Amino acid sequence: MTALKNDRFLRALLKQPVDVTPVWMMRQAGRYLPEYRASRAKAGDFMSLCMNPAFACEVTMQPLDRYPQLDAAILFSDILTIPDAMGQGLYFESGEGPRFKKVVSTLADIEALPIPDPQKDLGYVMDAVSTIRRELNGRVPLIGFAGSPWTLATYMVEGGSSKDYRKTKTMLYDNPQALHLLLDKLAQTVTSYLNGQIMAGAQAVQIFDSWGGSLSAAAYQEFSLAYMRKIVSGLIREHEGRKVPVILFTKNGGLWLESIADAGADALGLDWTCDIGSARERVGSKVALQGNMDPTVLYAKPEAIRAEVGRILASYGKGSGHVFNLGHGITPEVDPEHAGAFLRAVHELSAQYHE
Ligand code: 1CP
Repeated sequence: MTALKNDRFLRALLKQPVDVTPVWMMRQAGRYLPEYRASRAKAGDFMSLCMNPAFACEVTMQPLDRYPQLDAAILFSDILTIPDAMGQGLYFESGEGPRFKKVVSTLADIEALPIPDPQKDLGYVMDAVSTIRRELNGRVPLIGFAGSPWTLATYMVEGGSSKDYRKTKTMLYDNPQALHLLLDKLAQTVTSYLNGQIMAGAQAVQIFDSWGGSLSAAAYQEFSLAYMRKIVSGLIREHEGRKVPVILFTKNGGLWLESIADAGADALGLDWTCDIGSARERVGSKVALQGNMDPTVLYAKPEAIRAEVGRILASYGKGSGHVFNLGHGITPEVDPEHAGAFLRAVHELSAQYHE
């Protein structure tokens, strides 16, 4: 394998010294880019982009080609490939979110769910990872990812996106054994899926617990964090002679950072509701931090974006252990020029915080 030409993202996740703060954006390949919209039109729909390794590679590279400041690539795929491989029948209605042909409602439904084999049932994702690694040729590291068991369970039980997770939470309180069985099957699947991505060439992995923050403090521990801890303990942590850092991102998990920092990962993703400087004090030297600019700041003028980047860098302060990112995904309405201004500001303004 080619040596990495830019490894500051991996170094920052391990709190090793860097020249400037590394940066990438959640959902960096997506609808705000006209080149992405063109590829999606060519592929026909979103799932065809994900399932064809050449298309997945093409759209992964688009933000990197447009923005030389990006310090990491992220596999183009979706967290919902796992429920699809479990037989739920994922589809996207145009202009709407994800939907499933089958929903999971009863213990019997959960008992009948197969545990997918990553090579056989999700081979298209493994192929996308190795294709992207080849195309990157050492430019920047490649991030693999999966959804957390809790977040995946919400889609499987609701049958799609949800505002209040009514069915999943009813199951949590009425039938906790059933939900635990589902979460356990998902944790096993996510572990082997992420290990498959690592073996195929992913150099860091992120677990997206997008909806963990909707739980009570007690339910979060039992139904989300416990399963992420289990996954982390089963992951391959070194490959190709390098550490493979693990990032846990619970959106709206700011109240629980101390316990998330104890789950065994290398880094925590932060949304914009927490102050990154206070978060750093709370987690101490245990983990690195990734985040945390409000993605809506990208609607504002470049000067305002730059000021907000400066404020977050100053709040984190001197030294390594910070990967700059948005607090959640970039939205389709953002002007690509503003994303560029954001990325340039991170590198320009952060040099002063590193020796
Ligand atoms: O083209 C389109 O209209 C599809 C939009 C889209 C895109 C670009 C979807 C459907 N997924 C993706 C790609 C995607 N999804 C990536 C690609 C890599 C990158 O970051 O560039 C990643 C990491 C995801 C992960 C994902 N999918 C999450 C976790 C991250 C997060 O944003 O919280 C979640 C919750 C999903 C489900 C999903 N898939 C797609 C949509 C629109 C959604 C969210 C629906 C909802 O809000 O419930």
